[in-house]
Amino acid sequence: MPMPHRTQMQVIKRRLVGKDGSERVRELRAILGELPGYKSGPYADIRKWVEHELTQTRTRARVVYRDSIAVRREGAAQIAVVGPPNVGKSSLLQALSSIQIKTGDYAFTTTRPIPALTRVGGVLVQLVEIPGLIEGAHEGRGGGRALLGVLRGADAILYCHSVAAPAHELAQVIAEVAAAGIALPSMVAATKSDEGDASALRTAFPELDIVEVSVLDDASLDRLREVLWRLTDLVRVFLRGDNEPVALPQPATVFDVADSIHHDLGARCTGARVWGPSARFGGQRVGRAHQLADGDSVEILD
Ligand SMILES: Nc1nc2c(ncn2[C@@H]2O[C@H](COP(=O)(O)OP(=O)(O)OP(=O)(O)O)[C@@H](O)[C@H]2O)c(=O)[nH]1
Ligand SMILES: [Mg+2]
Repeated sequence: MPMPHRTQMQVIKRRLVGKDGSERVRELRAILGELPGYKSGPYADIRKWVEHELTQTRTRARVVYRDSIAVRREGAAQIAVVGPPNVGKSSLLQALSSIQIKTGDYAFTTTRPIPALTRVGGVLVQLVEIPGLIEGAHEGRGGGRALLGVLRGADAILYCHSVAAPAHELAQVIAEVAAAGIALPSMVAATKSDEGDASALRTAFPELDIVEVSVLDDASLDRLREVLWRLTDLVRVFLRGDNEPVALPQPATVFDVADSIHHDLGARCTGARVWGPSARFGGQRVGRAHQLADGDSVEILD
């Protein structure tokens, strides 16, 4: 007896998290082998989706060797980590995730965008280190145009600047991003806070949210995760009986949740029963256009 198709789709997506290249191809082949062979209905749709992923992954594996700096999106949101050279961007990514990156006490250790998956607010979010943006980047200096292209695709920006470095270096980076016409929700991590305090940064950027952080201080990393979660502006909605939330951009309706699980479910969904902040009482029956709030639990009705 196969499991319900919407559960199946979630299981498949979870199995693919963090897998790329030949590893992803292997996993996709294994999944195809396990799927029931229905020729129509939701299971056929799942099969089609998996086959499409397989083709895409193979194509990607071939183009990776070219000089492309594109970053494949993963997780519920993508936050670009941007700042002057040597302020500790890679160290921060390393401290927040399980990846190993080259860090070094010199400028431009990182030369291409580096993605790292991390969990904030219980949800997987992708951080992408954008290598040092130099003055004139928006005119293409230092490969700036391609880097700004990656930045443009992100959902938010975490600017990084060392508390020990002059504030104007960060002002220059922020100016380059603005000159490129990129306007995203953003905040500042005042890095290396074990070496000083952020008062100079706060004076220089009174309009920005600033959080002090040191990779040597776990409590500061936890605080950073909390503000990063707010920066994503996502809502978490739990399917009744499931521990892993679906994370969606605001405003998220019952339809959006159903559709994110499977388009077929989205199409069939007539409403939901809701528990949590957006419900007037537990188990309230709502229509598919009902707007959900962070922390709601739903039972989709079709
Ligand atoms: N004291 C202290 N040093 C840090 C901290 N974070 C990073 N560093 C040091 O700062 C230096 C630069 O770190 P990286 O993580 O390579 O900085 P980056 O911003 O990625 O640098 P580029 O990729 O070259 O632009 C390294 O020597 C790190 O050990 C911190 O929280 N405290
Ligand atoms: Mg780096």
